[in-house]
Amino acid sequence: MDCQEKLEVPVYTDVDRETFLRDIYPLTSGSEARAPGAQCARVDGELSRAEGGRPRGQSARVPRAQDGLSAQELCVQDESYYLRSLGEDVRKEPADLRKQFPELAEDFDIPQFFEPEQFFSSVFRISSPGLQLWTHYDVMDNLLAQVTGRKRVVLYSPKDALYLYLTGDKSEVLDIDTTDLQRYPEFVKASRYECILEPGDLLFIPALWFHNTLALQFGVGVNVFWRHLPPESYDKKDPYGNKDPVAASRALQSLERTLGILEELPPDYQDFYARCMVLRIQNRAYLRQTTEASQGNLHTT
Ligand SMILES: O=C(O)CCC(=O)C(=O)O
Repeated sequence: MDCQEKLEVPVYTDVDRETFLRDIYPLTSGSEARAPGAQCARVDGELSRAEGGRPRGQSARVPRAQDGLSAQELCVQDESYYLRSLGEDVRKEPADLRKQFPELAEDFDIPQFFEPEQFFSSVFRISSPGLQLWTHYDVMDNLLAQVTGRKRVVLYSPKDALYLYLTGDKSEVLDIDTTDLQRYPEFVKASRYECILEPGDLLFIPALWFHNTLALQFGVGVNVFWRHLPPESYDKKDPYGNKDPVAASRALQSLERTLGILEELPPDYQDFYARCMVLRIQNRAYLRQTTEASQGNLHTT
């Protein structure tokens, strides 16, 4: 996507908890200075062990992964694989590496950047080369650890949500590299953060930041989600950590009702009052955009 502004993901090395909280993580909730960050981290793991692990209670299985095949043999041409681990009760329980893959969990050193009670889930992921995950956001902070293989990650600021043609938590723009701009003309206005994760890298994906992943090689990774809002803000029936906070869902439902009421008016009145409402929403609810950072465009290195 040549027309989009391109931004580097800031890279940090030897990050400890203090550095993470001071330099990478916003110190206050709702801070305008959020940006994703990649860093080298203490991530350990080998593909052979990942394949040999005995998943308990997995509903997403890769059958050939259990036959001791190599990564190359596992990935037959024209077939794509994606494993995303789930909890024991897939509808209620978030994934936890320590419960579903206890042997692998011993090898994986989860960085203690957050308080233990903020922990939500740790998700084991395997992807075949070329596998691309559509652009979406999650509602929790997320550390994505690349254990083996290389992965490209493209990120967009929540402030660019208007340009991403959203349906729920996903962008309708599936091809983010050679996008059909006749169909999605606003997409060029989104600023594109891009980085390549190498084995051992850890990417901090703040809540609400859009991300799109492309496995450049067969890859194994783990990501860990943390809650940073008060616990009651989150939907209790959300094992994936991607349901909107309770108040956001209520606001969206109420907007649907409001739009239904507007339909009682003739089209030109609907248009006028919809514009007035947009203005009121902007004035009341947008963060003030006083600095470049507030637009989500950080150039920190
Ligand atoms: O690593 C991937 O393939 C997807 C990661 C992802 O979507 C996430 O961490 O939320």
